[in-house]
Amino acid sequence: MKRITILATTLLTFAAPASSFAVASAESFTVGYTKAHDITPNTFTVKTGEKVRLEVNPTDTASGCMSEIMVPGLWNKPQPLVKGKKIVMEFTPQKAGTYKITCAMGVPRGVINVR
Ligand SMILES: [Cu+2]
Repeated sequence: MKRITILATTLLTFAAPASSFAVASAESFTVGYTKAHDITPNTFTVKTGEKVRLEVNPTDTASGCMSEIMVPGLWNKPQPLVKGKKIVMEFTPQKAGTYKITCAMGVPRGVINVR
């Protein structure tokens, strides 16, 4: 695994309960996945209270440790990366912070900055 960097900063990932914040539009990101490059792009900046739609389009089926993807604190249900199967994660960040995109066990593979 190439970029298993254990970040000393364990910024945290507790999303506040969803409020009934009205949101006009979704910020939408489309991400690719290959075994060679993992997810690309992998760094995003979004706004508190604004709905986010993160779509992942795997062109490979992932295996082993990195075979599922999640965003602890924003999308807590691991989704399997399977060739040809689109994954859509939609959430509205309620709290500013740095949220890692991870595998099911928490190994970082990207970042969502919530401002
Ligand atoms: Cu893992």
